Amino acid sequence: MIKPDAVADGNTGAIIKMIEEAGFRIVAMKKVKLSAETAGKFYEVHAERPFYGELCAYMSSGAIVPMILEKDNAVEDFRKLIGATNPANAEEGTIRKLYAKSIGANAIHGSDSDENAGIEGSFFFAGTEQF
Ligand code: DAT
Ligand code: MG
Repeated sequence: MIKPDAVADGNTGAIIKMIEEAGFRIVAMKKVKLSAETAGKFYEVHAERPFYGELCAYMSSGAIVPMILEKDNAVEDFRKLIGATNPANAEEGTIRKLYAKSIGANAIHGSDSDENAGIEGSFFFAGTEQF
């Protein structure tokens, strides 16, 4: 999911290019703006963390671009491509190093397990046909 800061800055195309050049196939993609309530549901696992309110406000502050991506070893390889949560710690050449502004406004989300990738894909694309 490309986050509001990156979409607002006009970095959607550059980030999609990096994703495709890294060997991911885009299975599903759209551009939407979440309500704070829907953003809160997406990040429910973080509900007890001190930054949850800030996270929900930020994730509903502008348009996002969620995608379902396909690749061998996709979760691990995508986490490598996006880099560390805090861009100050992200490796050179990663999406967050290039485009993230801060630990909160960090340009992109990646699922942390195959199970969560399935849950998060359904969150945005339930009822649609994948091709
Ligand atoms: P990641 O997005 O790398 O999987 P995470 O799952 O730990 O990181 O946290 C989810 C998002 O919450 C993260 O992308 C940005 C925000 N976040 C995490 N830690 C934060 C912090 N200390 N302060 C503000 N926002 C934070
Ligand atoms: Mg996470």
